[in-house]
Amino acid sequence: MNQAALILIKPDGLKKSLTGNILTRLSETKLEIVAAKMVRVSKPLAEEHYRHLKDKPFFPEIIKYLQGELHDRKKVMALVYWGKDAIKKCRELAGATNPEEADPTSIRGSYGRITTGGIYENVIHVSSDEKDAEREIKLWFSPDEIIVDLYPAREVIEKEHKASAWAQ
Ligand code: IDP
Ligand code: MG
Repeated sequence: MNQAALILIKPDGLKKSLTGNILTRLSETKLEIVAAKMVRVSKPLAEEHYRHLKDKPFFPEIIKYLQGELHDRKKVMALVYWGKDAIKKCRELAGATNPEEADPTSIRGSYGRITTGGIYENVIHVSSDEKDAEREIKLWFSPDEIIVDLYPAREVIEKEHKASAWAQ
C-alpha cells in the first residue's frame, strides 16, 4: 500500500555534509520524493514535532538538537517520501534510534553517535507509523508544497496575508 513518510536530515547530518550520502541511500528504496525544503526550526515547531517525548529527561536537549543549536547549523532538510511501504523501507535504511545499537550498515549505524551528554545524534528522522507520518507531514508542509494529494485539503483565500516577493 502506498504510504508517505516524513524524513528530516537533522542538523548533525547537514554539518557532517551527509545530505548526498543520505539521499543516495534512500534512493535504494525506489520511493518518490514528493516534497523537499530547507527549514529553520522554531522552538514551537521542534516541541510539537517531539511532543510524544515531552516528559523525557532529554527533551530540552533534543529540542536544541533539532533547532541546530548543538551544531551551528540552524536548519534541517525536510522531505516527504511516497510509495509502497514507505515507512518500513525508510526506517529499515535509517536503523535503530540508538546509533550504537543500529545495524552498522544503516544510516544511523554508519553516521550517528551518542554525545557525552547522552543524546542520540542519529542524523535522520523518519516517521514511525502512518498516523505519525500524517501528523508530521501536516506540521512541516502545507498542501501546496507537496506535489501529490496526500490528504484532503480545502481551498482558502488568504486576505491581508503578508509575504515576501522578489524586489525585481
Ligand atoms: P526515532 O527518531 O527513532 O523515531 P524517538 O523515540 O521518536 O525515536 O526519539 C526521537 C529522537 O530523540 C531520536 O531520534 C533521538 O535523537 C532522541 N532520543 C530518543 N531516545 C533517546 C534516549 O533514550 N536518549 C537520548 N536521545 C534519545
Ligand atoms: Mg519517532
